[in-house]
Amino acid sequence: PTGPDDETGVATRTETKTKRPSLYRVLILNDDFTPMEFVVLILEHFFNKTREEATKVMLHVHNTGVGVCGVFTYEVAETKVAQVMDLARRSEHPLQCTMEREE
Ligand code: NFA
Repeated sequence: PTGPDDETGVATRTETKTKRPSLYRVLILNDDFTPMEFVVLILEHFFNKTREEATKVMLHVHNTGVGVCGVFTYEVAETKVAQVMDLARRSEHPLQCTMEREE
């Protein structure tokens, strides 16, 4: 609740609202060069997907251009994007990973 001033004249307020954090989709984008197996390994390793789930998402990205790897709070999503981009770069694959806020 929000209270009026106390005897000192200093306003006091106790916040009781619990705000839910915004959520962010982590996306991977299709390209013509990254091997399908590399994308499946990324989805298994960083997004905890089974081989079956990972294959399904990879093929969706391959066929439509973009797909969702998972939905996370901001810092987790940011970390996942950085991990994927770092491994793709070190492996010399052009795979792109990005994030967008859920509406
Ligand atoms: N299109 C890539 C290929 O044919 C595979 C791929 C899938 C790349 C999903 C990036 C994302 N080798």
